[in-house]
Amino acid sequence: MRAATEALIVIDVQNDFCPGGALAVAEGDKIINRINGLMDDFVVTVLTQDWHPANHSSFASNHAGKAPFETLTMSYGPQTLWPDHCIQGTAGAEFHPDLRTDPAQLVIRKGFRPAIDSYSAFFENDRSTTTGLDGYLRARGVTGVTFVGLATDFCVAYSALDAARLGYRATVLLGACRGIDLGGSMAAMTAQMRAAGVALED
Ligand code: VGL
Ligand code: ZN
Repeated sequence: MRAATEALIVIDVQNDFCPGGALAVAEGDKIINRINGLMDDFVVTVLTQDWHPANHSSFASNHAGKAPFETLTMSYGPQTLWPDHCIQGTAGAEFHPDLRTDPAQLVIRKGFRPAIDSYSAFFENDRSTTTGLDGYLRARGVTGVTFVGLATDFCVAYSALDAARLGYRATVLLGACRGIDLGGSMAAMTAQMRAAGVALED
């Protein structure tokens, strides 16, 4: 069992990010057994859940003439456009049925504001609108955070970078993550995490 100051943050292990889902990550379901086991090692366990309204601005379908995986400039900067995914209340937004959810003390839902996407578990994509997770972790005395889940190069990486910026010791267990790899994003985000002092382990 890890110290009570260590938190496991399980990012977006939802049906839409697993094979058969709307924004499937290759082998997204292969990490679930390991994540389930890790939950027994941590006192503090948090799950995140991508949780979009149907009119969400990150969906290509909400922009005439735009296709998934194209980029659009939003008020807060460039935003990749995605297929409709993780729509609130749908089966695709549910956690994968094999993921243990009982050990988690907190579920952070993110991406619920139509006008702004939220990759990170800490901040939306403007990098300033908070999800409340930092306050929760600080209130529980957490100083170290370990990330697992989907997708390595988007929600996991943004979360880990924010954690490092906020002063947490941040670790990503790459073997318990899978990535989308869009336009070299795996290499780019891995390099950014390493440069920010995020520990990248298997
Ligand atoms: C994610 C793209 C869009 C993720 C969420 O969980 O990495 N990626 N929404
Ligand atoms: Zn999303």
